[in-house]
Amino acid sequence: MSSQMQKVCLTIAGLDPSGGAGVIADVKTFSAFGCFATAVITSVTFQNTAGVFGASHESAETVRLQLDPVFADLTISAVKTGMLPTREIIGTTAELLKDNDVKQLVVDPVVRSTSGFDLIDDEALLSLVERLFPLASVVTPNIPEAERIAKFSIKNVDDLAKAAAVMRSFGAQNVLIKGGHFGNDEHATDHLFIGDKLEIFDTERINTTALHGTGCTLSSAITANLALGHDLVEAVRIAKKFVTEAIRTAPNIGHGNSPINQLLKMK
Ligand code: PXL
Repeated sequence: MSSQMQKVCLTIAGLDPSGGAGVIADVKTFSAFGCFATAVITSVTFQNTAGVFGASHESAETVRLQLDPVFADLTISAVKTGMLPTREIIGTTAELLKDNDVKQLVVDPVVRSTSGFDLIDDEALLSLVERLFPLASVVTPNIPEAERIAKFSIKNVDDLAKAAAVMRSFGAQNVLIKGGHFGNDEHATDHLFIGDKLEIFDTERINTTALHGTGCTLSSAITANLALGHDLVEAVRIAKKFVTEAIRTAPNIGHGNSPINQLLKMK
């Protein structure tokens, strides 16, 4: 047995049975970084690489019944939240994260699937922002999510800073706005508003539709690296490199947008 205890990470998110997004992507990503993966399901979605066809949400009670034994037994180093579809689930999740004194929390404010299916309604999104942003080490919206939260359209870096300020006003300590949806053909540039500083992470853009699960993978890679003891800037740097490699080596399966490859050796 190894003398060093493995770090335990927890994802609280939806199930994508086709394996590309949600908790399956998160579990693979935690494992790739050598962390022990635990997963609590908030919603069973009906989907494949071509689209999302529906979802059956858990109740707040079944989310609590999944979370309680995990928290009671394991020392969790870091947590991420993904799809939290209802106000009730968000309330219970916030309460249990506080009760269990979770210090490293990555909140991915999942709003809509790439194929355009709404994973959360406006009322639940407001409660996610109010209840979970104040607990988060970092929140990781993409541009459409940042626009929906800030309620204006983002066209340039000034707009990004304004949107980050809105998210800060809801209590988010640090804000990573992912640039995958920005109109630059050659670069994928993410902006991390950390303290009063801005860190920019720039990689070449890979021209592909094999992007299913990139948001889930990035936020769970950040979570794993926070659990491993990296500071936030380093965790984001490593996570972004991981996602780029996972896109580059995507398995190209299915008839729609292929999932990416989280089975990289990054340890
Ligand atoms: O990428 C957003 C997302 C998160 N979680 C689940 C999903 C999706 C997109 O399809 O299905 C479960």
